[in-house]
Order: sequence, then C-alpha cells, then structure tokens
Amino acid sequence: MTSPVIKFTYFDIEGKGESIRLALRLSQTPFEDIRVTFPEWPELKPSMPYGQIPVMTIDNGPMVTQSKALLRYVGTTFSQTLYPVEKLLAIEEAIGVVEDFLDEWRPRHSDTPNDFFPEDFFGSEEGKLLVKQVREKFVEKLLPKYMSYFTALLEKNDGKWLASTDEPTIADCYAIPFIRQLTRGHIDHVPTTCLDGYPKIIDYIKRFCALEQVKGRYNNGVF
Ligand SMILES: N[C@@H](CCC(=O)N[C@@H](CS)C(=O)NCC(=O)O)C(=O)O
Repeated sequence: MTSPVIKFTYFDIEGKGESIRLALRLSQTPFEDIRVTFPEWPELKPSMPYGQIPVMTIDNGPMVTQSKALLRYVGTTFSQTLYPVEKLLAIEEAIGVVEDFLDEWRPRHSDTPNDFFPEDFFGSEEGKLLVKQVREKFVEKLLPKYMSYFTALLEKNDGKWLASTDEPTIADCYAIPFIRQLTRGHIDHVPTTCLDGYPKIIDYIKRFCALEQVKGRYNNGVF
C-alpha cells in the first residue's frame, strides 16, 4: 500500500498541533510539515475552516481539522499501537486528565487582550501582578495535583506510559508537549525547575524524548 500524501499545517510551536506531528512521527507516516509564521497568519486565517489551525489534507483532499480528531485519526489509521481499541478507555481517561490540567492552566497562561480585560490591562502594573499571582499559585497548588495524577497513571503502567505498559499512545503524544513546555523557561513565573520535585514525570518526558522518532527534536526544557 502506498502512503497517502499528508500535508499538515500548524504554527512552529508546541501547542495543539504538536501532538499530531508526534503521532505522525511515531507511526513513521511521511508528511509535509508546514509551519506557518505569525506574520503569515492574518492572510491565511480567513481560508481556514474555523479560522484556526492545525489543518491537514490527505491526498490533496479537502482540509480536515480539529486537533483531537486529527490525533485520533492518525492514531487509528497509521498505527497498531498509538490508539488500539483495547486500550481506548485508558487512553481517553489519560487524555481527559490532560484536558482538566489544560482547562486550569490556559486561563493562567493567557496574557493577551481578550473580552474579559481592557485592551491595556496586561501591560499595566495591576495586570502584571495578576498574571504573576495566578501563575505562581498554579505552580504551587495545581501543578502538584496534576503531577500526582500523571504519576499515578504512569505507575499503573509499570511507570512507563500514561495508558499502556509497552508502547506510547496518543495520550502520551497529547500530554508531553503540554507538560514539557512548563520547563522551557519561556513562561514568566513558571521556573524551568518546576518539575524537579516530580522525578517520575521527568523520567517520563526523557523516555518519550529519547524515542528514535523524537530524539533531537527539542533543544530546551526537559528532553
Ligand atoms: N479546537 C481547535 C482549536 C485550534 C486552535 O486553538 N488553534 C490556535 C492555535 S493553537 C489558532 O489557530 N490560533 C490563531 C487564531 O485563532 O487566530 C483544535 O483543537 O484544533
């Protein structure tokens, strides 16, 4: 069977689309990795199905979108091990815990003007203080809670992967970019050492980043 021609378009960041790039790599599926720059984005945005990326085309077909749909599609279509039906409940449980983590993290990460704060709020002293307080509280209170959940999931699986004892699944592709980003040093008030108290999580990130298809991909943070 010949491989389909896959074009995957996303920003050059480790956000919602990174899990799909990882799943494509782990399943050894060739794809064109199109990375949109921020200056290019405003012109491209109106032509995207929901005004957002990631998007994918398969064999030059229509654009398909929504990151978790694409992740599950890649996991089932191109791999025996990334999203096996017998592991579905464990995988979806782990993905659900990552989503809970992101629901708590994202409002604390955001410091771009939005409908809830006036245009100049985040540049003001009050805005800067609020961002500092909510992120510090995240590191102190919420991070321990979620790292203990992830550690428990790993322990259930011989300490290896979030939802499987032997091979990584799409749950790991989904979790790793979001956990790892906390150690990259690009987020104010989230120290690069914030995961040091969670050695099993550090080992987990390192184990994932040492996989043949992932090795050499990252150059900052834990990898
Ligand atoms: N529900 C969508 C959300 C995608 C999304 O939030 N994309 C962001 C980047 S991570 C985006 O395109 N931002 C630019 C914009 O909205 O103008 C998915 O999961 O794919």
